[in-house]
Amino acid sequence: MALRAGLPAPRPRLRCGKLSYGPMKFRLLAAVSLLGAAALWAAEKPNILLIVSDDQGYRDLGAAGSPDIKTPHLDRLARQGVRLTSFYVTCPFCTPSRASLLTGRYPQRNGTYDLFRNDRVDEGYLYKPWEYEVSPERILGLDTREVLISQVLKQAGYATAVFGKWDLGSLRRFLPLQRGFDDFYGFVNTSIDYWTHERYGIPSMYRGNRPTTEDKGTYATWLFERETLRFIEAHRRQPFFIYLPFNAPHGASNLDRRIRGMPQAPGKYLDLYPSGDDLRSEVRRKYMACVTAMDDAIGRILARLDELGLAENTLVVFLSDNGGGSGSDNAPLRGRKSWMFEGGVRVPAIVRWPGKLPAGVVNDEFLTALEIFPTFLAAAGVSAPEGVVLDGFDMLPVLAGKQPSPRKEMFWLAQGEYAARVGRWKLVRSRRGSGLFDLAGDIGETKDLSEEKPDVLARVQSRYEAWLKAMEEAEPRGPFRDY
Ligand SMILES: [Ca+2]
Repeated sequence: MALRAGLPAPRPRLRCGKLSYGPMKFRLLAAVSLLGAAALWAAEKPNILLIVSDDQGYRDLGAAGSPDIKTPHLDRLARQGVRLTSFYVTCPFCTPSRASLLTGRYPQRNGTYDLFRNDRVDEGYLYKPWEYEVSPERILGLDTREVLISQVLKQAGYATAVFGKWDLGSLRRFLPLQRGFDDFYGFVNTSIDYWTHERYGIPSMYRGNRPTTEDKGTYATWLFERETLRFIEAHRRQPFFIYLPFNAPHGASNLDRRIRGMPQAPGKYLDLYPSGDDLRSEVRRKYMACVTAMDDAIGRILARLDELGLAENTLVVFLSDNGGGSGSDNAPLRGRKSWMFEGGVRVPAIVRWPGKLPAGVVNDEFLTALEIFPTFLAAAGVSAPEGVVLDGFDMLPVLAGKQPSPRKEMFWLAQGEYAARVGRWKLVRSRRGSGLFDLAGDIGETKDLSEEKPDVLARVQSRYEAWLKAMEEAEPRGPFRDY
């Protein structure tokens, strides 16, 4: 099956055997050689910084042609790396997209194919502590049998950390320190108020395994930046993997309807943008200020990598976890967050690895977040975990411009809706619309070709059915499936 093809080949490891000296000399030489090899190997292993924004629109980057948003640091990252224009996540909303990012597997395969959240907050309900303790948001989590990229990199000698939005379960067994991360500061559930760090009235910030309110009142973006800078400083002499999932620019999860659903930003960033004269433009203003605040934080982190001389040996990946939400600009795509059209699943993405990847390149190849896990393995020279079916491949040769993308297909299924991309063709079956679209000439999915192209429709539909069958036959995982 094409999706399973292209697992990364382990890179040749340095060896120091086969020396034709006497025993004494051999031991000495071997020891020296081992030291040299270890140093060389350590120098070869790049640091990895995975930055994820939350609900950022396809065009919400200066580099992507936004007419109004200010993202100078992400634009610089794009000038120094590869910006991807046909990059997809596995789900048009948060939790499953993030579970796929860390497992390298389709949501249907790893079992996390819906949100871990409480619905009554939608009615403005504040959960009582005893209700919250047994509610879905508290008790559901990513299957603990899943192997996370953090576990694999940690085993390979990486210092590992996550600072920001965890969203993969808040019970102790699901928390980052039990999932291959050495360090964690962030909120455990799916979104918060940027200043109180509460999710609909529930305190949500953790340090390690414990809840904390030590930073209540400080803007969340700055906290995740602070922790990242601290970790980089502390681990500058060993390879590190930092997963930095900002909550920006997701709307605030506050029970107060005046705040709820809108991104939040400090005054100095709001001042960069003119006041809106209606609600829509005011949400846009807050959204842009929130993105620029995040961009500034990213800029300071990238500057620290420069100052410490680490930028050259650091692979930086940036993407949004799904399509743009409230206040975003998804042009020219159709739809937005939670939609099966391109606006829900095609996201802004940038990869920078100086010397290894070209600079200032825009790459239109068909790639997805499923490629990230195998790509990190390849970059680190680490073999794939045994017995784990990964759904992507090492995309470094594609990013380097050495080969076209091996990806020919991608499938999405969530909350009763589905979509499939097979080559240039995209099939959508959803409450918000359905049809067959030719992405080669119609990226905005405006013209349904179902009737004109019945053969294509049948082929794409049958590829989807085959994928669905494979997912159903996979070893069941996660909190939702019945097994
Ligand atoms: Ca999201």
